[in-house]
Amino acid sequence: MAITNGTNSVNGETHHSKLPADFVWGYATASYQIEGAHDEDGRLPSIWDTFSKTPGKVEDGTNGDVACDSYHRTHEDIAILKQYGAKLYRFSLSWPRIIPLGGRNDPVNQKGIDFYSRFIDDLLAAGIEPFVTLYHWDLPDELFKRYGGPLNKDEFVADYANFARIAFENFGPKVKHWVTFNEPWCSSVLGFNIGKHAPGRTSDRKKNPVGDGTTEPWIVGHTLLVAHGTAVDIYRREFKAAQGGEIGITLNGDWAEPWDPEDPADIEACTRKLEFAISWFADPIYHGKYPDSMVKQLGDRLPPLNSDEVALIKGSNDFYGMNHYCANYIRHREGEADPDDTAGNLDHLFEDKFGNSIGPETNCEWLRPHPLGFRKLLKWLSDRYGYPKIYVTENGTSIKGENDLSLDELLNDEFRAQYYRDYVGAMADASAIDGVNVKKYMAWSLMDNFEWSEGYQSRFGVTYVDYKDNQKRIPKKSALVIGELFNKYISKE
Ligand code: GBH
Repeated sequence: MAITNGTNSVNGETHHSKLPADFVWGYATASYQIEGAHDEDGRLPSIWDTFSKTPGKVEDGTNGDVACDSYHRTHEDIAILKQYGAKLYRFSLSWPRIIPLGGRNDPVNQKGIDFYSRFIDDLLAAGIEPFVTLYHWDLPDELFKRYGGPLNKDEFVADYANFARIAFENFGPKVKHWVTFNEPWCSSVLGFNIGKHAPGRTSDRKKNPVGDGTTEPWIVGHTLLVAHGTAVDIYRREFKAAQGGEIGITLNGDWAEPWDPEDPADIEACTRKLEFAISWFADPIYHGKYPDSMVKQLGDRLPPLNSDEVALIKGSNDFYGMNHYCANYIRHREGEADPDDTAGNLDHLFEDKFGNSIGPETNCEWLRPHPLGFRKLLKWLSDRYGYPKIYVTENGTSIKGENDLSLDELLNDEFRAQYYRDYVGAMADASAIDGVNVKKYMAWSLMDNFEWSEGYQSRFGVTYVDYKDNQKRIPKKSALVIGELFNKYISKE
């Protein structure tokens, strides 16, 4: 049986892999990337406000002060979701809008609560289910200043638990899908080792006078795992019975192919790369312990999980939230790992030993599409974690040079449309052929938005946002294509 991207041939006839009839799809965004209104109605700065306003941290010198102005345009955003046929919208809550100073003894901002309550009501009225991320990187700045944010486990966990409880109390009657953390790997490694994301701590003294990339990312990862487990425990004990929703964490993870397919050390390095990127969090959640490869490389720099923590964390996912974009060739490194290494003592490459490219270039240095890797990773996760229910919480691409195109060219985003054809097809194969239990899919992103340290240079939206003309939104071709794809793949019976 020949298999490529959602089409398979059985007895000479072509079939499309089907997604189950109850499959639901939609779009994803995050608060700091779209909301703007950074100082309105009581909101105070997050670590991203501070970081993006520090010269040199964001490539084009921009920030999220206005972004897509979604704080003032919820009706427009809901209208495009509806127009596209989406039934699901993943967005995140801005913690510093809800508790401006962030802490458990700090005041709650009723205007922040009201904003999200209205938005959730309006989504539901439009027939769109809210899928809410509690934390997509915009930590109240005050909590970082007060005690180092996630560097201080006890304080952070207590403050996050308070924030989560306020969210469940206020929005839980209407929200049935919760994500505790978006990509804790990024918060830990990009925020506390590479220094590319807020708060920008690193061992690299050219980037920051403070930070220790050999220890801090592992401390932060530990804190986020415990905070996740604590929020899930609160939800299950205090809210789940009455509210009937589900909760899990979203992990990023891109696929790995060996640089030299004949070299066992490269094949092993691929597994190690997935363990350092994904299993760091997923193994404690599904198996109650860190991967052996990490314990071996990091020793006591990886803070152990005590038995109370294991009890909180193990079994804490109602679903596996999967963010997935691309793949790399992986080449093992010889010798001892550098103390600042977070990848598993290996290199990420775009070409293999024979000069084959993993995929075409995009506008992001790190992103080269490789759709078959999506199917393979869905299978890898399923095998390792016992075929959990998987929700794809992000998937998408930028396009090389998109920002410099004319409006007409920009709206005709065939590269992105093809990305979705290939990736959604690969997911349908994983579901229909490999038995992967994937049930929801949210494309990144509903609209172009603030792309963190790349600023507004890279666009990920299926909707064009004109930052020079009043944040006007215009659908791109890919928005139409995604709707057609799911129409084709989702089984009608
Ligand atoms: C997602 O992360 C984010 O959740 C979302 O907010 C964002 O807009 C979207 O991607 C598009 O970027 O070369 O060392 O800097 C995706 C996972 C993992 C992708 C880290 C970028 C960069 C590694 N990210 N990766 S590095």
